[in-house]
Amino acid sequence: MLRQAQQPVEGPARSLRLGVAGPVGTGKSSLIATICRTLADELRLGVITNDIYTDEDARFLRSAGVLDPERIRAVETGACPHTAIRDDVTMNLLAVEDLERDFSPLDVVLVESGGDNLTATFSPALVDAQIFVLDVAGGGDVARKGGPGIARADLLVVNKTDLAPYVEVDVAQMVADAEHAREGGAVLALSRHDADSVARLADWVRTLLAAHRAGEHAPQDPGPMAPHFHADENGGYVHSHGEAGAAHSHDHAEPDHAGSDHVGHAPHAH
Ligand SMILES: Nc1nc2c(ncn2[C@@H]2O[C@H](COP(=O)(O)OP(=O)(O)OP(=O)(O)O)[C@@H](O)[C@H]2O)c(=O)[nH]1
Ligand SMILES: [Mg+2]
Repeated sequence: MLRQAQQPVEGPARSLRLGVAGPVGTGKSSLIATICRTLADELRLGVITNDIYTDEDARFLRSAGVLDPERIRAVETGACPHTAIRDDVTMNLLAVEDLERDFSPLDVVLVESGGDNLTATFSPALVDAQIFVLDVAGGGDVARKGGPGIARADLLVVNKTDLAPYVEVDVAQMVADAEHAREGGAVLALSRHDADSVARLADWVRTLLAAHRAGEHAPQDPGPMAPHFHADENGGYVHSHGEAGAAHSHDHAEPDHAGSDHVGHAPHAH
């Protein structure tokens, strides 16, 4: 029998919606599994995952046995992950609201972004707060590279600290660099094998939830991804992301690829 908190909670009817973003493979799903494992006895939780093509993350989390599988739902974005969590959040918002309605009341809904690069952040229209996840295996210098998630997510996690000796990363230095990039914003060195760090993560969630319920937490927008541009001369395929105001533009000048060996971006649906 899976654990499920039953006692009623006070405060706003709506759950705390907590986003988890970060580059591919940094441990977003594992972090969500850790939060569920640690807090499922005291909080009523739900999870939404985002994958471009599959429901892989949702299946992983269901098989982890940390939460009633029905409380874990997948959104297949069919587009760049950042599109579905920032530019047009409709699919995710509907999924969150369905989950909240079906399991009302929920305390926290965790939303995992599809793994992307350093630029993806959630819109405050979708989540109340967000965690940005880096890992030591991505290199000790990543925290210095900045970007909206690193600089301004509500919490920056430096994950998989147990691997630091194998990849020759100085965790204390990486955390110090991250704190510098964030001008003192919260940074947590985490490993699922380090119980103290897991306890600190759970405390951060509890504190945030208390602030949310008290109406003392204001969702922050970490800011848009930096404007950037992709061009593939050979394929004649042009793909640009810009943030003029709230607009997110993709200009695809896509010729007929039939017979070509172009293996650039997958088509983006908008
Ligand atoms: N050693 C170690 N490995 C970890 C830790 N957390 C996650 N991992 C491993 O890192 C790999 C990626 O973890 P995921 O949780 O799937 O990462 P993700 O960010 O959700 O990946 P995508 O959704 O594909 O972007 C898996 O092999 C995990 O077992 C940790 O604290 N320590
Ligand atoms: Mg994942």
